[in-house]
Amino acid sequence: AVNEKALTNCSASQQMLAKTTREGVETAFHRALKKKPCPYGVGGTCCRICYMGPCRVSDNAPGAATGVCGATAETISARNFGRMIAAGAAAHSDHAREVALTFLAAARGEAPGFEIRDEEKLRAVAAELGIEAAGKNKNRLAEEVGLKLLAEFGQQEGELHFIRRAPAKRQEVWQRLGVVPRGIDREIVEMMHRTSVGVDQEYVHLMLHGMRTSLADGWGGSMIATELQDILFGTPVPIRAKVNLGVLKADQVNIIVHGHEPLLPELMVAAAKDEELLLAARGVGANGINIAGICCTANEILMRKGVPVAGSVLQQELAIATGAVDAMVVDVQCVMQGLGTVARCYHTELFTTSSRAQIPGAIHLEFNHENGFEVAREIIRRAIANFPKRRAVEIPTEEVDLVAGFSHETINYMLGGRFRASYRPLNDNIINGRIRGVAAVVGCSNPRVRFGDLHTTIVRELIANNVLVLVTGCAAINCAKEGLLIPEAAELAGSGLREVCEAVGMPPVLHCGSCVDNSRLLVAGTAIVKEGGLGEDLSEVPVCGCAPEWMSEKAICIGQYFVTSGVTVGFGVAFPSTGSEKFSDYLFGGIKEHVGATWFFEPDPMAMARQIITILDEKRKALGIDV
Ligand code: NFS
Repeated sequence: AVNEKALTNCSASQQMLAKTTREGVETAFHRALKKKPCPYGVGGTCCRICYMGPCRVSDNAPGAATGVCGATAETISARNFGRMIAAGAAAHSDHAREVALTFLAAARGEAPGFEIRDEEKLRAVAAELGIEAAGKNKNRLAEEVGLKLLAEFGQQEGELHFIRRAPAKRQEVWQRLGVVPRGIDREIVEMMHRTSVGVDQEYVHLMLHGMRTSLADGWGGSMIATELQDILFGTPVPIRAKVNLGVLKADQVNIIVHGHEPLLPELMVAAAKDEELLLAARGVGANGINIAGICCTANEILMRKGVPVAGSVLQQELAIATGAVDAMVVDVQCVMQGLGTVARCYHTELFTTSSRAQIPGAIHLEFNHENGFEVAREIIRRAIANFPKRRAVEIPTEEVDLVAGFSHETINYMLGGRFRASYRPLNDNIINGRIRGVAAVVGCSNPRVRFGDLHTTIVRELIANNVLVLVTGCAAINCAKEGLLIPEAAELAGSGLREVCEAVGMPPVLHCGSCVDNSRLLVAGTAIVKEGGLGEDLSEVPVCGCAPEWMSEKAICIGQYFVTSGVTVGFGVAFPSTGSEKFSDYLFGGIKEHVGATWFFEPDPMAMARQIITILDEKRKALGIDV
């Protein structure tokens, strides 16, 4: 028997879990109940890097202290950790590369349906990159910006450009440690090399390169993705929308876009307004074409278009189980292979669309920047044809309001007012204590913990204690489902934070976007430093990050680039270094001497919230603003 209430705090998901259990359909939740995590793998001390093993080592198991090559637990866990960082950086950066290539094609007029939308941001970024803008039209300028940023992937020497956005003091820290990234791909490749058998065997030395690789993501690939997407699709501004499985409509053709790159989904949203397609939908008895998102694709088109969000990562199979999804379109990342099986149990057609990812049983319709509109239209046509084949339909009614769209630019305007955009009011409110500090609650959900509950428990406790919360990724979606992303949620905040939110009309929890948009948080944090009065480095400002329900390698990479940037980060679930005391001591302590911040591990959500508050209070004390 499956106890749905123990698995999640989300009532719509509970309903769909009961439905799938009843119908004999297996989801990630069911599979997780059947499997226990490998006890060596969970602590990071299972080595599969060469074939003298695989070796499972443990600090305290007699005869198992090293692998066949002599590698110790700290070397093995540091190597595995480094590879997680590299994989995470690769994922974000390959997404960024795809965006950069489409951006370039759009600038050259070779990508029908795409155009440069935010010329103001284009000009700002061009100036930052040292590109002369005078006398150039937007497409010509965009071409130069695209080429310059694209070159940073394959760059061999020098420094990534956006590194210079960081506070000067932080850049000095990186220079001293020798961790300034030279080129995005180069750092990822070097991490793979250093962690292959018989290369780098010193855990701190391995981690220094882990830091450099993480910076190549946070201040490199992810930041490039965010900036180019903003220029291409528009920089987000506050926007109202709806979230949870109730956004699926019984009387409309429902199409879910799921994955990460907002390229094809942007075209699908536009194509869904096509008169001819709407007419075809009416022809099969549907009242419209409803596009909804899952995972970070959802966050991208939510932030810019207000497209409804069907759910976060653990709802991908549950969405299909409503029986009302006529097509699901996926590209890359966080897409479960289990979708293929679940889709076969209902009428849903599953489409893979990236040249980099296929799933057995799915229909592969490859998207590239030349054929985007045709692919978008073809998928919608097939979804329409599929609509009459629905069976076993049961759509949960949960459909919750949210406000999203808090880019760095928006926060600037929102708090400062349109005529004096600045972070001054935020800094002042932190200094006078109305706002205790800022916490980022980000990352995935993981069926090993009660889905959604950790995010929302932590966020409720933080805002009650006057901590302004920034959310991204699946954490943002889960908080939205609990009604925490509307201005009215200020009622749940402590009196200081509440006062600030009510004065501005903003929620106490700000949705800053997808996971690549964690780069926005680096920019926002830097803006706080540069505004003045709260220290000279990110490590001095009362800010903290956490990913309580994490599961992806990408989350480890994000956590590491925050730590390397001077922001302490807490993770829940389990932590992949705990098999080695030495390596854990470094990540949870010793690393502070290098970067002024650490990781911490705390599976209990209330304890996590308290730990974050303690960290913020310590920072306040050091700044002499403890009131
Ligand atoms: Ni982030 Fe976004 Fe969600 Fe986790 Fe996956 S969708 S990139 S990795 S699961 S937050």
